[in-house]
Amino acid sequence: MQQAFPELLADLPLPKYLNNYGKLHLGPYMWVALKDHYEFCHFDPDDNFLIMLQGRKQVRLFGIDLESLYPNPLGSHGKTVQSRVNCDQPDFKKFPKFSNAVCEHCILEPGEMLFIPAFYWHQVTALDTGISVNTFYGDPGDEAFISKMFSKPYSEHFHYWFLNIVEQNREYESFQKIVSRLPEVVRHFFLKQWHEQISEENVSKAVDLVMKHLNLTELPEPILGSGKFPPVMKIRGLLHRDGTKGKIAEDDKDKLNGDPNDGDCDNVNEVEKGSC
Ligand SMILES: O=C(O)CCC(=O)C(=O)O
Repeated sequence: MQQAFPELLADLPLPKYLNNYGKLHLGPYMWVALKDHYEFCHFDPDDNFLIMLQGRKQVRLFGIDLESLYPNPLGSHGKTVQSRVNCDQPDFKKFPKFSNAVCEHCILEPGEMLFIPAFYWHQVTALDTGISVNTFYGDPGDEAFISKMFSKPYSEHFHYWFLNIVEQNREYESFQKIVSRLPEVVRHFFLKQWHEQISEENVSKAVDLVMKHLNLTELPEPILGSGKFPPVMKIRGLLHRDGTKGKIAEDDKDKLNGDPNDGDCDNVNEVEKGSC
């Protein structure tokens, strides 16, 4: 909405009752959905307010439950982690543990707002053609949100989401550099993602998580490139709604053609935009 309807932003402040007014992570976004639009079951890495303006939406909430919801395999593209289960017609032969999932559901009417916590599975179906708005936010200040994500009940889903992004980058030329400069990459990643300066204690936790996942006992010597800044660990965009790849996207070109700056950034603005 910042691009399309900046004149409406003043109507969508984060609510004052949020702890120290909260901190905007992303958005607000406007969703214009046709009746019966089925939004895949997924979780987002931010606290979220979903506000219904016109029409109704059915929302299913499954909470934090990695096992019963069958997330896409690590490395699937997309900013979110999606479930492989079609909640309207679950295939219990393929996904037997889905029968253990606990579903709370509601119908969101115009004028109503729903809080969806970070890393909470949710699936949304438009019951009418309508319009809604959502805002992704977190706790304000350094460390407040990220420390929460390293603790229960968030940590298991948070780890899965983070490793999914690590895996999204694995097949790219810049991955060796990313691994070799992991602490710097982690600091930059969370600054960009949640606008937080991450503590060194949490940098170590994130680095340990990745090293364990990659079966590394120590990090390789830092591979320094031409740029001043560390290589960027990119979130690779969703190509298909089931999280699979299958065709070459824009951001895959650096893999095939060679990254022009080997994944390093010379310019802090490029780092902020994630464009190198
Ligand atoms: O409204 C929708 O269709 C999806 C909303 C959603 O997934 C969200 O707010 O995170």
